[in-house]
Formats: sequence, C-alpha cells, structure tokens
Amino acid sequence: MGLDEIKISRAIVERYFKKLTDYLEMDVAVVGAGPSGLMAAYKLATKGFKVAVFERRMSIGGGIWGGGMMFNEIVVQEEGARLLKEIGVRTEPWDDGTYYTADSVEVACLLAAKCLQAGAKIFNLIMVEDVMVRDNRVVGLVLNWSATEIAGLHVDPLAVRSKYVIEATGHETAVLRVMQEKLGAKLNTETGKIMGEKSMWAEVAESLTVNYTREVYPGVFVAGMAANATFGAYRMGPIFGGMLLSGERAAELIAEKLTNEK
Ligand code: 48H
Repeated sequence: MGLDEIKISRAIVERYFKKLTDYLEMDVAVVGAGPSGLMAAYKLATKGFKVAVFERRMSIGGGIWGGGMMFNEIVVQEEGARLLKEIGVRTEPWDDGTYYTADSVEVACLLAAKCLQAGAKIFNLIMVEDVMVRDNRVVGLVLNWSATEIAGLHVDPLAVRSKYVIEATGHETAVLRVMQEKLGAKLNTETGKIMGEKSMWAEVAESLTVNYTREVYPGVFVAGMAANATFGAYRMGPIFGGMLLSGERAAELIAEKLTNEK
C-alpha cells in the first residue's frame, strides 16, 4: 500500500486545527515553556484544569538546555530535587547534601513529557504579542506565528481566552512589558512597574522567586525569572530549584482561585 502525501497532509492539518480550536478557550494560558512555565502547566493539568503553553521558539525548555554556561548539568536544592524526582528525573547529591545535580537534557525532556501526558497542550512556534483586556483584567492572549516576527511581516493576530495567564517568559517579562507599554498597566509591585532584575545572589534570589510568584495584575500571575525581573529581585545563575518551585506555586495559587470561583 503506497503512502498518500495528501492523506499525510490532511492528517496534520485536521489534527492541528482541532487541537487549536479546542484551546481557543481554556482555564490557564501559560506564556513560555521554560522550567517555571512547564512545571506550572504540569501541576495544573494534573489537577484537571485545561491549560496550554505558548512558546515562541521551536524548542521547549527555555534556559534549561544550556545548564550553566553550556555545561548541560543543572543544580537544584532538596525541594527542587523533590519536584525533579516526581517527574522521573534522576538526581545526584553533591557535597554535603545541600545540592543535587541533574542532566539538563533529561530535565527538559521529562518536564515536557510529563506536562503533555498530564493533559496540557504545548503550542510551540507561537509568540504572544499582546493581551486581551476587559474591565482592567486580562482575559486572554493575542497570538501570532513567531515566523511573522522573524520575517518582519505585518500579519494580524488571533486571540485565545483564558481565565488566568501565567507570565513565564523569563528575563524578558515579555507579556508584562507589552501591558506596561500599551495599557500603562499598574502592576502589583512597589513602583507599579517592572522593576528590573538585579545581579547575582543565589540564596536570596531562590527564595524571592517563590515569594514573588503572585498575581501581578488582575488575571496575570508571574512565575520564574519573570517574577524576579518584575519585582526587582536578584538573579541566581544555573540553580533551577526556584524556577520549578515557582511554577508549582503559581499552579497552587491559580488552582485555589479557580476552585473558589466554581
Ligand atoms: C511566547 C515566549 C515569549 C513570547 C519569551 O527563560 P526561561 O527558561 O524562563 P524561566 O523563568 O522558566 O526559567 C529561567 C531560567 O531558564 C533562567 O534563565 C535562569 C534560572 N537564569 C538565572 C540567571 O541568573 O540568568 O523560558 C522562557 C520561555 C523561553 O522559552 C522563551 O522563548 C519564551 O519563554 N518566550 N514565548 N511568547 N512573547 N517571550
């Protein structure tokens, strides 16, 4: 039996459009498939919420792959190791047991796999270029193909609706930046604006990441490195426990809200 190119094409087109159509409305839209965004999506999907991750790049994983300075190992603390073990990543204690190491490729692959198998959808190659707002609350995202930006084309976007958005775009804080520029959005920070990330101080930065994981504007939670950048906290280098714990925290906070709103 010969293979029919048109059947192959139809299978991809129909399946993809069904997936996208099913996710025009959802509980939580996560922007950025780095460690914090993927962990948040995995946790929310495990709790039964409808969640999708939108990632600008072709590859998921954000900064995980590169480990530290392209040495593809990451370090986590005990609490981070707990989350890695939960998704099946092998960790090895280092030194006095304060630190654990893991292969960064194994982390990226298993995080994405667990996220998908828990029922979350990941849409790669799609960038979030704007938000949808009603009555001073973000109610969805404005999407475009990353390729349109790369090609410098002006193509009008499409939109998806979500009850909550997680801003997990890392150092860039891309979603909040656009909200600040276009809406003059007053954020829940000391200055009302994105405060900007500070230099490296791993210990303080790690706990601040989790502490600053919160609703920063009605409908928008910030997680991971974006939380540090938004609230003016330190960076931490290639220790990833805070990113994973921040994703978990964002999921817990949103799950609580969604459950109370039912
Ligand atoms: C869709 C977008 C858009 C957009 C960006 O950078 P990430 O890995 O983010 P985190 O916060 O989960 O993890 C941070 C970590 O990787 C890191 O950088 C650390 C620990 N640094 C410490 C230090 O000292 O430097 O992932 C963010 C993802 C990326 O994949 C982007 O491509 C994606 O977000 N993204 N996706 N629409 N507008 N902007």
